[in-house]
Amino acid sequence: MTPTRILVVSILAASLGACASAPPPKPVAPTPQHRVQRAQVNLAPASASLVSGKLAITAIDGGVRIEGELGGLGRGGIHAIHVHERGDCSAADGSSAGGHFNPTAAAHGRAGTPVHHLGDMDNLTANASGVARADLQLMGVTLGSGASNDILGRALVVHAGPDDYSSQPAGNAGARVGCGVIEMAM
Ligand SMILES: [Cu+2]
Ligand SMILES: [Zn+2]
Repeated sequence: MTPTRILVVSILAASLGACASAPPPKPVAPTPQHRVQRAQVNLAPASASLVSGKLAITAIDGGVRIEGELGGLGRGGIHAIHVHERGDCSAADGSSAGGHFNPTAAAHGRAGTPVHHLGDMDNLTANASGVARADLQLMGVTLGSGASNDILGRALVVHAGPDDYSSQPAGNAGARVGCGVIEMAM
């Protein structure tokens, strides 16, 4: 054996010994990852409203971006928008979509503050024609991961009034006037 070879063998032996005496590594829960890059929502009217719209959802680092245009809102109206837990808009009043998406069992609140539902977002403001442009970032959720924070297959709901960001359980935002399922983009 050359001196170099002896050195390598002894380093290997030392590191093997270290491994044997180290405690087994603790299992680390994997961070849920997006498995879908793009989704879409076709908002349909609820509660006899005229609300409609098309929104594009894209996966971003740590959450999703939601962009698009909504029409048929109140002129200059301020409207709550949330992700709700069930992707079911079949009820005329949108109630089939269930409550706010809340896998962490938090209280309702404002996005970006310490306590809020994962589905909570800031209000949209419509212009004088009842059209609102949405460009929102919803953080802490994933698209198609299958994890508890996955919003694919859930519903996006728009309300008649503004979210006050504090009333429980849903910000006192009034009737559900638009509802659409978050689907994979074609
Ligand atoms: Cu809502
Ligand atoms: Zn909420």
